[in-house]
This record gives sequence, C-alpha cells and structure tokens, in this order.
Amino acid sequence: PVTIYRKDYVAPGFWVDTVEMGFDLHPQRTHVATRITMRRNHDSAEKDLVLFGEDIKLLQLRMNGVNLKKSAYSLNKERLVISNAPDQVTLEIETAIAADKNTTMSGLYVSNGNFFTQCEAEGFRKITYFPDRPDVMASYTVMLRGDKKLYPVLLSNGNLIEQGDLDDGRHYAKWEDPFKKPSYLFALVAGKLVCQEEKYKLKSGRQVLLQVWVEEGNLDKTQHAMDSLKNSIRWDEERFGLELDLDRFMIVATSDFNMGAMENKGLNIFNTKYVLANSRVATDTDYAGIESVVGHEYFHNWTGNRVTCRDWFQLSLKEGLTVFRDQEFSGDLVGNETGRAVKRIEDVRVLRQLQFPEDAGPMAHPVRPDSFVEINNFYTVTVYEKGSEVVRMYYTLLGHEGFRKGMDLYFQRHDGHAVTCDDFRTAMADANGRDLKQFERWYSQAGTPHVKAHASYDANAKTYTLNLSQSCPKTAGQAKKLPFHIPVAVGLIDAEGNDIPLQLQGESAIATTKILELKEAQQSFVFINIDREVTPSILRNFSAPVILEYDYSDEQLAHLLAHDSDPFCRWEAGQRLAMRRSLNLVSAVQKGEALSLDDLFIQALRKTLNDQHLDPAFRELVLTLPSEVMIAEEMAIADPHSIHTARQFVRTTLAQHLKADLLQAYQDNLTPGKYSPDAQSAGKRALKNCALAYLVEWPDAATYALAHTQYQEAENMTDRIAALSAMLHCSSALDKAHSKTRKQVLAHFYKEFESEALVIDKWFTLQATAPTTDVEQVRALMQHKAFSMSNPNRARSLIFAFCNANPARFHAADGSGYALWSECVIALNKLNPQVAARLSRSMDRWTKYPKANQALMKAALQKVAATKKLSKDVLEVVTKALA
Ligand code: HT7
Ligand code: ZN
Repeated sequence: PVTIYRKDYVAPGFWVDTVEMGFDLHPQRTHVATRITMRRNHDSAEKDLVLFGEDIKLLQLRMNGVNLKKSAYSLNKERLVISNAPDQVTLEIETAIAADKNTTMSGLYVSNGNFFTQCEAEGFRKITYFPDRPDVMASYTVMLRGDKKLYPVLLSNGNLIEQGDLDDGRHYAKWEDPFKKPSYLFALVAGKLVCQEEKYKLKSGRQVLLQVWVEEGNLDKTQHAMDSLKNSIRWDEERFGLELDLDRFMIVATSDFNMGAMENKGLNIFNTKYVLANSRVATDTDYAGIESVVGHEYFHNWTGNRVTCRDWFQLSLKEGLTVFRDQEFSGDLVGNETGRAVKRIEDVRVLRQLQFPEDAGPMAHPVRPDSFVEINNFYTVTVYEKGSEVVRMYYTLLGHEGFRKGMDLYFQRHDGHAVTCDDFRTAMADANGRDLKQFERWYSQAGTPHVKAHASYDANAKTYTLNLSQSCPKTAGQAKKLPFHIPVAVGLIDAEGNDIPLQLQGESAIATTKILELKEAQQSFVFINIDREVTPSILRNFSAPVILEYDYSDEQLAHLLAHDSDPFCRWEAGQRLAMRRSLNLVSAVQKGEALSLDDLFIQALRKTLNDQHLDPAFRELVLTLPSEVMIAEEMAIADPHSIHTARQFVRTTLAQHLKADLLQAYQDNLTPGKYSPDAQSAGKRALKNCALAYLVEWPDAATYALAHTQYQEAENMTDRIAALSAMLHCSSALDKAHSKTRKQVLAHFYKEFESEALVIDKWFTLQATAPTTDVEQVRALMQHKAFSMSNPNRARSLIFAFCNANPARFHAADGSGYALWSECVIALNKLNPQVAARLSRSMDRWTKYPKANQALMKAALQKVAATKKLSKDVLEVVTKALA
C-alpha cells in the first residue's frame, strides 16, 4: 500500500467553482449526472486535471461539450487523469452506483431501504469522479429524483428550492447550498422518514427551521436531540458570537453508521445512538452523549465547514477544536462549577483510558500526523481528544478573553478557506501578541510527555521551590523529542486544607493557582512568602495532557482528597491512592501472597462517600476505581487475570467495610418522580447505582434482592440497566446460586426491549463484558438471531465490547480470545474495512502481555496480515502492530 506524506502536499491543479448533480435513485443502479466548472490554478505544480473515483462505473465523460475518447484520459482503480486540459473546463460526468451492494457505509449506501451518504473523508469519490480533497471548495446544486412511495423524503445540503412530481410515480427535489464547501460535506438522504420540526429565533431575530428526521415509530425519541440542537445554537452565539448561517438545519438518524455522526452542511447525519432517547430506552450517559454529539456536529458548522482543513493531515484543526468546543458546551450547560469539574474529570478519564495507550503503542502519531496509508485510520483519540487538550492549553495560557480574541482573528482571517493547524496557532499568537513557536511541538511530536516534580521548602527563607522536568518517550520514527511548552497549574495547600496565596519570585501578581510555563527540559519555580508547610496541588484542572510524577505520601494524598479546592486534583489524589494499592495487590496476587487493604484508604473513601458537601456525581467519580485497562498501562508486563483479581478484591473489601455507608448513600440518592436527565439528577443516580454495584460485591440475600427489585421496579433505563449490570458484573455473579436469576432477568430484558435496537445493543454489551462470559459464550451470542456483523453498532456491542472491555476473558491463556478476534476482523474486512480496522486496534498493546500471550497474539496478527484481499485499512493497523 502507498504511504501519503504531509510534506508532499501540492495545491490542486484546478479549482472548482460550481457542481451540479442529478441523482436518479435506484438501489441497484443509481445514475448520477454531474456538471463541474473548473479553472486552472496557475500557482500549482500539478499540471494535470486529477479526479478521484472508486468503485463506480464511468458511463460518460465530456469536456467542454465534447465526448472524451478513452485515449484522452487515463483511468485506473483510483483516479482519472486528463493531461493537457485547457484553463477553463466544464466536465460532464455520468456514473452508476450499486448502493445496495455497498456494505462499507462510505459513499452512497442503503440502510433499511433508505439512501444515505457518508463522504468524509474520501467517500465522495464513490459517487462521482471529482477532485475529492478538502481544499477544493465549490457551490453545489443537487437534483434528486426517486419513487415517491419508496422515497417520499428527498434531502440534500442547503435550501430546498424546488420540488414536484414526475411521471411513473416518481418525484423530485432540488437543493441549493448557498455556501461553498469541500466535497466531504456533501450529503443526500432519501427514504421513508418522519420529522420533528420547530421554528427557532436566532439572537439576531432571524427565524430558522430545525428538523430531526427519524424512521416512523421513533418520533417519541427526538425531543432531547432537538433541545440539544437549540442549546447548541444559543451557546455558540453567546460564547463565540457565531450564528447559524443557514435558514434550515436538519439532523437525520440512521442505524447503519460507522461513527457517531457527520457534520454535512445543513444536513447532519447521525448514528441513531446519538439521536434517539426517552427515559424508557436511554440512560443518563446516552442523554449526555446525544447532547455532546449534537453540539459537536453543530459546532463544526464554523469550525470545520466555514473554515475547513487544507489536507487531511490537518484533521485536528477541526476535530480537536470542535471537541474542545463540545466539551465546553456540556460543561457550561450544567451551569455550576462542580458540574463543570465533573465533566472535566470524565473527559480526562477518556483521554487516559484510550489516548494515553494509543500514544504509547504502535499507532502512536502526532496530533497532526506526518503520514498515513488510510486516512480513516486517523480519526483517532489522538487527533480528537489530545487535539482538544492542545486547544485547551491555548485557553489555559491565554485566558478566556485571550482565547476568544484568537478565535475571532481566526475567523476573520480564514472564513471560507481551507487552512492548517499552523494558521490556527498563528491566529492565537497574533491576537494576543504571544510567541507560540515552541507550542508547535504539540502538533508535531507524538507520545505522552512525563513531567517530574520535586519540591523543597526553606522555612528560614520562606521559599517553596518547585523543580519541574520533562521528557517524552520515543515513538515510531521519533527517537528524540524536544521540550514542549507545558502549562502546569499549581496550588499549595496548608495543613488546614486551605489554598495559600502564591507569589512567584520576581513577580507581583498573587493568586491561589499559578500557571507555570514549563518550556525547558528542566526549570525551577520559586514561591516566596510561604510561611508554613504545604502540600502541592499540581496539574490543576489537568492543565496539560501529561503524566505527572510526584512522590506524594499516602497522607498527603488523603489530605488532598479531603481538601483540595481544585476538584480535578482532589479526585486525582483518590485515584493515586487507589492505583498504588491496585498495583501492590496485583503483585501480591502474582506472588500468591495474602491480600489486604489498609485503613487509610478505606477511611479516605468513606469520608468522601459520606461528605454531603460534595456533589453526588463527584463522589461517584472518586469511588470509581481505576479501570483494569488503566492498571495494565501502569505495568511493564500486564497480567489481566491478576489485575482483575486485585481490582475485584478492592471492590469486595470496600463493600465489606463500607456496607452501612453504601446503603445510606443508596437511600439518600433515590430520585423518585418524573425522570429528568439533568446533571443533578443524573449525578444522584450515578452515586446510588455505584453504591448498589459495590453492595452486591459483598452480598447477602438482601443486597442481591435490592438489585433485583431495582431492576423490576425501575422507571427509567439508567436504573434498570444499572441493576442488571450490578447483578451480572459483581464477583458474586460467579456463584451458581444467582445464575438462575441472572438468566431470567436477561431473558426478561430481551423480551421487553426486543424491538429497540439500541437497547438490544446494551443487552449484548452487558453480557460481553461480564466476568462470567468466556469466548464460547460470545460465540453463542454471535449465533443469536439478533446478532449481525454487518451492523456496526451491533458488532461493536458484542465483539468490540468483549475484546476491549473484558480483558480477563479476552486474554484467555489458550488464545481463544485472539482466535475469535482474528476471525471477526477477517469477516468484517470483507464487509466494512473501516470497522474492521477499528477492531484490529484491540491488539495494539500486544507486546505488553506475558510472553505466552504475546506469542498467541502475534500469531493472530500474522494470520490477519496474511489474509488475501486485506483492505489497506486493516493492513496498515496490523503492519504497524507487527513492525
Ligand atoms: N467529522 C466526522 C467524521 C466521520 C467519519 C470519518 C470517517 C469515516 C466515517 C465518518 N463518519 C463521520 C465526525 C465528527 O467528528 O464530527
Ligand atoms: Zn468532529
């Protein structure tokens, strides 16, 4: 396969001004007629007219009114090249597409009888031959024709300018997008759909039409998406002064989708998972996910669509920035500081759980990658989540006002253009008169930096010196790293637990949190007038995506957990206490030693659990132990079985010692009455259900019955699934005594929700991640009538969930988990290479496991690598893993 390099970027040989498209929609053969007006880009080194095309049949090609003979162009599986084209060109292209055979969910495809498109990153070339690259922006007019009964709804980008009936029961709709856009933002939807619609008044007084389109029968699940859309529109006006530029904004839900959603101009297409919700079928987490994804796609309208990427290496320009915006949106919407902090901690957890391992594995790449084989493999947590952290660091360094100035200048300079990450950084620097040259390394260097802190207090001089040093592990192709520009937010806490005022030597400003700018490999920061012993609170609000090393004592951590005014560091102190114990216990399990948990830890958690001044949502976060994946990442050689045993021991012991406190927390956080997904209620449910999950770890008949009763009487999906999960996932679930009840409850759940695909996904996931579920049971579930490999949500709910979230079973000593993985990757590769490549990533960390596992994992990887007709998507992932 061919590797594409960022350094090889060449501007397009031709610009496109207008694109007119006519679609005659038939599942087996959709006919597409495209007229493109183009003009030569005299500044480009590319002299040929290059069009990309894939898996489509070329029926006709005319240039400036003349049919082109085959000898006038070259055509291979990927491109059509016209040499010696004149400077002004009108191309007329006719293509045919077999949408019903398209199982890749890229390009034009059929789902449940309806037509959808997915053009990012390179799907438009599966519709017609085109300079399908994001720096080519053009105006589109689209005519859709189709059978009126089968496809009563015909949608595309922009405004509906005409519609009417045709012969033979067909009808048409003509759409015009008033904004220039790259081809990856093109979309059409055609089919039997219904919508919830509302008129919405913008701040300026202009009225816009908002629509949420779903399949019939789902209109009772669209209100939250609509509310989230309205909140997003208002938030972007208020926080960034950005108005919706269209008169009509549509969201369409489909159950067949490779990712979460897609920001096509004015016609966002969503995975049903991020649209459909009511209290019967969706959990608090689902509601929060919908809010953030609806926000994310809407915010792309400015960060991505109005200002887009010059090339796909710049993907984080739009994705990192838009994730930052959606994170801020959700934080702001909660409406209080603790709520914001809870959201921040949740986001950091995702980063650590998913991105840190990526940055340490074979697919490690910079936020702005230097090369790729398949761009779809680079829609990663590094580009998205670490990219968002990089944007957040500007925010931390420049402050609220400074960041806004940078954003304003960015839009002023680049609206309507395709630009780079450097352009964004330059706008931030110029708007604030700051030198951000070194900051560029956050884009160019892969790997998670380590920051080591060392503190010394001089009571006589009343100075407190914090020595910070940084390093970054080598990653593929990057042996040596240069120092990053790292904002390290620091506070100092006295014995009473109070923040003390901080003044740096040589500075006059006094504050309780200081942003230290670490730019060298090593730097010392001296705080003056410190008249007491203090505990440092370092990396407040997780001010940089780094691993902080500081040798805290247990007592210091307990002190921070009890008092730190920074909620992130407060939570972090609890996580450090828990991680330290988990690692010691894993080692004890491996040596066959007796296991025990100390009183300091138990009491620290008890205190947090019972602290009525703390938000329930925050207490739940503190009580949630580092995951098995996180513990594995801390170990040189990960041992999934010992990790599972150790973590379960901590849970069971806490349950034993905190039983009364947990029962009290359970009772205190009931949320009777009408369900509401607001943060306060969701936080209470989270703590209550966390308490329940602990309680069943040290069960008596009463506690297991408590879970069973909650399941039976639950009035919302959050409580119902939490009860079911508690029953299935606790260590006592291994007891034969409960197996009958578990089976009954699972069967009941299936029957109750058989017609709700998203709930059945949950049913599969609960089983896939249960400690009792082994490979054979997964295979049995794959035979279930409701399982299908070709629906990405369903494949993710069972196969991905097992491979990624049930490490103790997936890493079975006999290699059966790996064998299952390779079979599934190979099967998916034929259907949907993008999804197959995502599953391939489950083996990324194979060199971290014991030798015996490594051998089996390597063999499984080699088996996939040797498969005939392997897509470049999968090939890139497994080749890098084996390198
Ligand atoms: N920008 C969207 C990316 C996306 C995508 C990429 C590759 C293949 C399928 C895809 N579906 C959506 C989603 C987003 O970040 O908003
Ligand atoms: Zn995005």
